[in-house]
Amino acid sequence: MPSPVQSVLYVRLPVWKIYPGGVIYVADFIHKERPAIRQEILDLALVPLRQRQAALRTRIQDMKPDVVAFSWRNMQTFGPHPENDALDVVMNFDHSPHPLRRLKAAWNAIGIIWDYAAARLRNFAYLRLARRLAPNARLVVGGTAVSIFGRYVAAKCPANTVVVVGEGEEAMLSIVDGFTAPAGHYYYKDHTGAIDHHPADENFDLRRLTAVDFTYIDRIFPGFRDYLGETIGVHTKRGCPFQCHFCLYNKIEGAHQRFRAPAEVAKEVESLNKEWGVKSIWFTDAQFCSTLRSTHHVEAILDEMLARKTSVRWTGYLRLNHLTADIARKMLASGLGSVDLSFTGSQDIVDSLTLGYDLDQQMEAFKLFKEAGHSDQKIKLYMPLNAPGETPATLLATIDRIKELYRMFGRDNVMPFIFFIGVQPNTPIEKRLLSEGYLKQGYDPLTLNPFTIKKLLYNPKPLGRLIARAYLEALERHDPYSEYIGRATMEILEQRLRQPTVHLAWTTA
Ligand code: B12
Ligand code: SF4
Repeated sequence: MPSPVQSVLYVRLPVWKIYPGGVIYVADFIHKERPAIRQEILDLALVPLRQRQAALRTRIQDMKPDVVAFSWRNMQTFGPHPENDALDVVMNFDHSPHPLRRLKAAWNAIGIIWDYAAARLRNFAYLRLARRLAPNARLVVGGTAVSIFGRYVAAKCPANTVVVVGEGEEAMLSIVDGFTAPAGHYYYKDHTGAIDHHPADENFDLRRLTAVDFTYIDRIFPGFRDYLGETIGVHTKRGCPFQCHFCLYNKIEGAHQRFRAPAEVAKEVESLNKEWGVKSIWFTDAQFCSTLRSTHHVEAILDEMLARKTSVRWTGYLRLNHLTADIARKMLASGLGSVDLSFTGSQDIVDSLTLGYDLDQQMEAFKLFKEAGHSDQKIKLYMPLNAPGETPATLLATIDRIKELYRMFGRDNVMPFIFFIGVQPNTPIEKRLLSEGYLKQGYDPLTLNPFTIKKLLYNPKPLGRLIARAYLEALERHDPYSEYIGRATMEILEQRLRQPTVHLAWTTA
């Protein structure tokens, strides 16, 4: 009979500093279910690189935990956008008309790939260090990176490790209960190194996720207060029933939407706001409001927040399918800080990416925000530019819609993000690009080959070059502090697209 677990050390593997919501929900849940277990959270994102090994060593040696549970958020981080240097590098490398800039970009790309590879190698080294220092402890690894690349992590992790795919609450509970009746979706690498795979659907009942007890979290997590001035992630539901071509959130969280109790979500926001001084919240759902049911759920949360008079700015990924004038008003009244959403101005692209909404209806929904009293909230448009099926005509349609939004909200409030589809494993777009021969069968999504990495950022010629050059020109012409680079890029792109030669080149290509 395995001895019951008395102590768990959670180790959040390093990322660019961001609130470690996932591991906090898991630790809070375990505490509520098994209050006698001693838990601690060590967040390596808060420890300087050179001190991380020592910090891990000290915590393991002092605490002697029965379980060391790692949380791994990012592994494949190439999703360059205008707030990220990698976009300049990719654009220059492939499309700069200046050979010297292409060379410089190649050099910078080596640096980025090196950082990317080194981060992964270091994370596996932390796992091995834990195994050496605590040979009898159970190791666990979970988190979104593992949810996508579970098989890969299982192959590389030390023996006697449970690799938890997807949500962690049930799996972790079964682990602290001795792992005699394992739960959840996981890989188990036993002491001989053999790997067992136990698939399972995401089915944790989210009504069991009551408002986080932050007083407890503050006690077990010395870094907690470091995040309070930043944006804190709050979860309201899991799952997404849509099938957008480029997205795997529905695979990470499951296709079936499950909801937390609105009062518990609002209580969590209230506690963060009134007891801990938090001013900024990101609702970390795959989509904050998407289906009709989830829109009702959102409304109930907003009602609860308004009743509690919370004073926060909040955002999250939004779809506007079922927005009503009333909900738009409640969103603004409860502190909506920005509208973040996928955007293309062409119904053909909406349909070819199976985004599952009607563009005219989306534009009507924007008007509801305007009429409900929009003031300075930014409209952030994540545009899957140059997706399969994109033509000069669809791009121009997108530009026209953006201009409509400028007129509606004021140019300065609309931020078109220069964004491309990142091809992710097991998505419909990956299947399509494999069948079309754009990607080679058996390619490695975690490759360090810069040419494959580049291909995973889908921006093929000829439009790819046109967009990239517009972006590079915008960078050259504009001071980023006086003009937003996405707006400048779209303007230059429009000028180029309206030149008759482009249409001619396109139609004769
Ligand atoms: C919201 C979100 C954001 C927001 C975060 C806002 C905020 N302040 O929190 C924003 C927009 C800022 C963002 C940015 C980025 N993100 Co993001 N983001 C998400 C999203 C949608 C939800 C993440 C989340 O917080 N979920 C809620 C929490 C509660 O769940 P969780 O962390 O997954 O934890 C659960 C499980 O993973 C598990 N678990 C977690 N830890 C542990 C530990 C153990 C021991 C166990 C057993 C289980 C376990 O249990 C938890 C509870 O069930 C995911 C996609 C998704 N649907 O998951 C992408 C995702 C995490 N992001 C991703 C990426 C790449 C990024 C960026 C690098 C994008 C970019 N190019 O800039 C940046 C990096 C930010 C950073 N500093 O690290 C990737 C990471 C995986 C990968 N591909 O490498 C994801 C999976 C999306 C994707 N396309 O692949 N992101
Ligand atoms: S893009 Fe949004 S709506 Fe579409 S599948 Fe992903 S999470 Fe769901």
